[in-house]
Amino acid sequence: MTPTHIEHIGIAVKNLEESIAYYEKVLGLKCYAVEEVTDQKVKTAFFMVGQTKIELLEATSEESPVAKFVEKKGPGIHHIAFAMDDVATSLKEAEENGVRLIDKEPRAGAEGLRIGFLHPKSTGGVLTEFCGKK
Ligand code: CMX
Repeated sequence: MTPTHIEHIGIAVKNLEESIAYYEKVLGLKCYAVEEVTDQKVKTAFFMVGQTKIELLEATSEESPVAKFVEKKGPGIHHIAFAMDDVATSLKEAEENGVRLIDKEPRAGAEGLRIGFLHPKSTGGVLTEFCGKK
C-alpha cells in the first residue's frame, strides 16, 4: 500500500496554453505531452520535475470535476497523485481503513495509467489519487 513516490501534482487551470507558457518560460520546464482524458472530461499537459510530474488540467465540459473546482475555488492545486504498485489493491486497503472512495475500481487515466480517487472529505481536505500500471 505504501506509495513509491509522488507521481504527479494536478493543477486546475482556466487556459491550458497560457499555463503551459508560464511553466515553460518562467520555470524552464518542457511540456512533453498534451492529452485529452475523455473519461475525466479534461485536457492535460505534463511536465517532468525529477521523478514527479506536474499535470495541468483544463476542463473540456461544464460537467467536468475541474470546471466545478475552478468555478468554486478558482485555479490552483487540485489533487496529489501517489504512485502505487497495485491501484486496485491500494483502493481496497484504503476503504478497509475507513476512507471514502470516489472510485471503487481503477479506471483509465492519462498516459495509459490506471487511476482511482479518494474523497477529499476523508483525506483531510486533499483530493488524493492513486495511479499505477495495474
Ligand atoms: N480538493 C479538495 N476538496 C475538494 C476538491 C478538491 N479538488 N473538489 C471538491 N472539493 C470539496 C468541495 O469544496 C466540497 O467541500 P464543502 O462541502 O466543504 O464545500 C466537497 O469536496 C464536495 O464538493 P462538491 O462540489 O459538492 O462535489 P463535486 O461534485 O465537485 O465533487 C469530487 C467533488 C472530489 C467528488 C469530484 O471532483 C471528483 O469526483 N473528483 C475525482 C475526479 C477528478 O477530479 N478528475 C479530474 C482529474 C483527472 C486526471 O487527473 O486525469
